[in-house]
Amino acid sequence: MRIDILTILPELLQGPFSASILKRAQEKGIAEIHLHNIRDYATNKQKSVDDYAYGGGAGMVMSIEPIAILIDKLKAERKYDEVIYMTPDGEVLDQRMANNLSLGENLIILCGHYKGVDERVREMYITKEISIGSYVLSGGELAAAVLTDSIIRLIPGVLNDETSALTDSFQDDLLSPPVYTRPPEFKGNRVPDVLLSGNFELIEKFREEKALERTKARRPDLLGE
Ligand code: 6GU
Repeated sequence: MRIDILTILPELLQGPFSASILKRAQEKGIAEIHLHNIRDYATNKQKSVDDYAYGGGAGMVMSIEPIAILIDKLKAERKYDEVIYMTPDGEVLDQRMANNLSLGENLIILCGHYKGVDERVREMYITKEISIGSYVLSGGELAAAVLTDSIIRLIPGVLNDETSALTDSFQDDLLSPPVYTRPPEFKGNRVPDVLLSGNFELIEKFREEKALERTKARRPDLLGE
């Protein structure tokens, strides 16, 4: 999987991809993440990437030219499964969407800023618009990092224990059950006895019950309730 991220703030994205699972996925050659600075493709001598909105109003709009040049260049080099635009008015990311995107080979992710991009970018280049929730972020970069993480961890070979992505919260539309580790008692608060029993049938039953209980209490929408 190759992901090309188009941004005016590449420095905001370097951190999340240089540690832990995403770092290891790149070292193993399973994932390639390329950060592109849109400003490098600015066409005027001021190197500006935004301009005033036609019709007036507050806020700048990201210009089409540098973005178009960059996307055209990438598309000439390989075929992309999706050209994604991160925007609060996009379709809200969920596990199903991450699963589907993880099956692709090449993705472009464009990070929005200011008042958004010139509408013609969306019409001419974007195949999918994604939001990560009902709140507003300063830009699409943090959302792109969330999306990229949710996709890459699903690619076979990225996680050490390949079954562990399958037992994640949401993978079966249930939240995960509570987990515990040593010590067995902390300030009088004991780990549930069943988990220390060694009876795997009972442990599995306990976990299923707790997952269902937690989902009912916190996310009944996942159960269609
Ligand atoms: Cl993708 N971008 C911005 N700026 N804010 C958001 C978002 C994206 N998703 C939720 N809020």
